[in-house]
Amino acid sequence: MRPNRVTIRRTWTAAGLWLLFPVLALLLACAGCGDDGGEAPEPSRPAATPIDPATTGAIEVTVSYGGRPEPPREINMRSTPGCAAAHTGPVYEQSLLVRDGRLANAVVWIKTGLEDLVFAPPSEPVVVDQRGCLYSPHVAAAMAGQPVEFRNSDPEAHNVHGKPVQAKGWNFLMSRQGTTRQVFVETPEVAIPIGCDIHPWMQAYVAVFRHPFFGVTGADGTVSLAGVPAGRYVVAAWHERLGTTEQAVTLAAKGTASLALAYGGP
Ligand SMILES: [Cu+2]
Repeated sequence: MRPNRVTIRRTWTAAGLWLLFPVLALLLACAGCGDDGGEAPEPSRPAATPIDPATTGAIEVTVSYGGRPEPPREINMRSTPGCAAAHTGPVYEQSLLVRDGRLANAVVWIKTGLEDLVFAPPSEPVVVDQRGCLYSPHVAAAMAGQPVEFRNSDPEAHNVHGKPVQAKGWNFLMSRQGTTRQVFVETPEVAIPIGCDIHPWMQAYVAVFRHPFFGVTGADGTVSLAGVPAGRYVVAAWHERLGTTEQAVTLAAKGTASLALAYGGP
């Protein structure tokens, strides 16, 4: 079993403690959340099961939405002029992005079929930027033990409040533009809500997996899972408002399997 924990590594030390005071109350309101944990060592990496590339194939997944389309909801940033000033036009939230029936921001992953294999997480971080008082991307995915790097590209202060169910939560302040901070989630979870208590419209999700076969759909609603060993799998999709859907698929060595996952519709 993996340890049920989250570690955080500071990669840029913010100066100017006086900047903390306007948001201190918000941080204190987070009873039971993890603190910054100090300088945590990067978790040790397990030895991966060797996979012969000659036996792998790809699973091409398309995620569609057949329900009623709804107009995008505009985000009101007028309460924070510094955030509003970062945008020249209206800003829309991303909780249900559909184009030509294809669903964006859906996490796709192999749910079952890989239990006998061990995978080592990459050391390259998955980056979640805070820019214009929005998270970019809105939905991210990482392997357990892979660094998830939060950046603050704004002159505004943000706090990064992660609320996993399977692991301990975290809540830290990023008060200065240009700061980065890494979080290591050791326990898989689909998907961990991330929020900023200073700007309540800021919402993101980070899905965490014990293997590398996952992706997040873009505007075209597709994810390609490459380098997958031949086998029988259940492939699942998760969406923040539509929940989870799944389907079985069989992948032959060097083969390509296509899978259509659908939400809603008549
Ligand atoms: Cu914020």
